[in-house]
Amino acid sequence: MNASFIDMSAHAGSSLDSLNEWVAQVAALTRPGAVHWCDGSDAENDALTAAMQADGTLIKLNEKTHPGCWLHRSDPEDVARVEHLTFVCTTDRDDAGPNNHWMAPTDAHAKMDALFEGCMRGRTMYVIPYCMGPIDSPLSRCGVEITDSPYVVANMRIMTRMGAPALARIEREGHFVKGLHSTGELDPDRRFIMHFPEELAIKSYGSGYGGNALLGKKCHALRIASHQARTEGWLAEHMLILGLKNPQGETHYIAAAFPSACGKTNLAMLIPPEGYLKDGWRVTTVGDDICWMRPGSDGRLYAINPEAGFFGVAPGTSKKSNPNALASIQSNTIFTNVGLTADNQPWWEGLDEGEPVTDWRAEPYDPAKRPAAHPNSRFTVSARQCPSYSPESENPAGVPISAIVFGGRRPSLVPLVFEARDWTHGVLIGAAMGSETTAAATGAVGVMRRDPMAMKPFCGYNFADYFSHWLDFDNGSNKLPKVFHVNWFRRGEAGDFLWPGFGENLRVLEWMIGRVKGTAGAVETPIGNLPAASELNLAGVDLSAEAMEKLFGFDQTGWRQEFASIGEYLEEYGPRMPQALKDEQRRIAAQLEG
Ligand code: GTP
Ligand code: SPV
Ligand code: MN
Repeated sequence: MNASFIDMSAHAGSSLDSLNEWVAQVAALTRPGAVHWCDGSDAENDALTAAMQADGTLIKLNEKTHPGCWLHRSDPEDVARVEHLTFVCTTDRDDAGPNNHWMAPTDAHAKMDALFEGCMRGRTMYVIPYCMGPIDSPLSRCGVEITDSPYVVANMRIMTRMGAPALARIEREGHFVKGLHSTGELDPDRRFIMHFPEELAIKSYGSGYGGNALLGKKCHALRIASHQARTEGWLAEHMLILGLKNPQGETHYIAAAFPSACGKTNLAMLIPPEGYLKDGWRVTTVGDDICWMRPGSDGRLYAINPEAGFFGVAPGTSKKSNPNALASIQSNTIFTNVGLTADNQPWWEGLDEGEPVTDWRAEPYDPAKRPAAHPNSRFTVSARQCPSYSPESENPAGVPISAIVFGGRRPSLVPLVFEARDWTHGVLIGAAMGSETTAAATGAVGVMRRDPMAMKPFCGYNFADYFSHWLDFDNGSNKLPKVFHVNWFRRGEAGDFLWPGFGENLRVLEWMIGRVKGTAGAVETPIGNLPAASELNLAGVDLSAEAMEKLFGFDQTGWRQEFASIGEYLEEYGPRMPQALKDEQRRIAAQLEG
């Protein structure tokens, strides 16, 4: 590899002094064999991938069917985010809140620095300057990740604006988020993901996987950014952003927060059902995982996607469920922990064609043993390769948001869709969100838990303060979006999903935009406004009587219990929980008694 062993004095005297100093400090601690400053060029990427192919980190996939595609197999004990090893280290424990694991910053630094000591001996240390968001957007923020993983470099190159332009912006601004990462020994007992929001710093050790290692993503763009956003008056959210164009040619932008592996990528790339397509409905993709938004001069919320690529769940991606994702990942894609066909094509459960012969652990495929692809196997691909890619993704001003949607995996009780009465009610709906856990994090799957705004694993500060921050946007001058809740995952008595989902979700989006414009009707209930039977277009959807009842009904007894549980949940945060939210919960609970 043509590594550029940049002399530390190269940037001396510029506003990169603090960066150079930090890099020198880290090198002194971790003792790498070489230091490489990433410029993000094609030549650099070619050299890196060639080196990774040579040492087996990357396996070349079928060049005919999947040009420029690679398979990476992670350590089998390192396949998902590790929430129990993820900490928010604020001076005051209450600032991190009951929603986070906490450690005192001095203790956390000592613990991490002991792990980092000498850990890069014989390895190359990569310095990755990156920008989260369009390079020329005032809403964007820069960071630098130092890592000893070339796989992380290759992923960061796809997921962020990485290299020379980011370094130039850092030089101009003089500040950036410092992320230090080492794969260490990949020992689950020597693995920690530490955040220091007061210092705009991250230290991650012992994992090479996804959100644990690609520090621009969840660590920076959500945990650190949410903390920063609170002090600066904006929001950093676990939300997709889509553009919905109607037959009249108007485009409305929708931001939606669903927990990990609960359908953001799928909704962001939705292809409308046949009849809707004919009428001219289109969905364009601005983002599939993270949304930064702030009020513009007109009081509307304007959103950017801080990422430049998709790190999407592979299993379940098919021509039927998500043709846009499938089309995106035919070339120039890194696959992690998927299976292989006999002719070296990537394969995962739910793919329409092909037969796996090798599983994600490089063993002969045996369905009795394990699935071909790990349930949290992923693809990394540039957003620009998506057929529904929206050029608005590059708009430095962001896109105006018409509706915010919350949703989770709720097998029972929660109907297909309902609308908040107002902003405060919307914040309560977000705060009370629940969902079944998924394979995106280690631990049991299918366990119901509260996951407010899909931010349980990602909020860099006390949820009580976070809800207050959300409430503060209702300041009399902002023109806030309407808020909705959806549930694509309601199950029937037989255990099957009652709603067809995927492309058919457009019908629900259509109703939402109708509500935004004041053209669609609703039925008021204590939990919010449900679509009136005739107001949601179900033409061509075959729903059983059970489905109709459960998707559009309102179970007063069940909701009474749910609201008691929501009340208890809010109390867990003690006196910091905003009174307005508790009042809203009580108001609805009282209505449900009636
Ligand atoms: P992260 O990248 O982990 O944040 O996940 P995500 O929220 O982007 O989830 P994604 O869109 O990748 O979907 C995860 C799983 O949910 C996949 O197996 C999908 O097939 C499934 N899924 C997505 N949308 C729907 C839907 O409308 N109905 C049903 N039944 N399943 C869905
Ligand atoms: C999620 O878990 O929400 C993801 C994948 O998007 S990761 O990057 O690992 O956080
Ligand atoms: Mn996510």
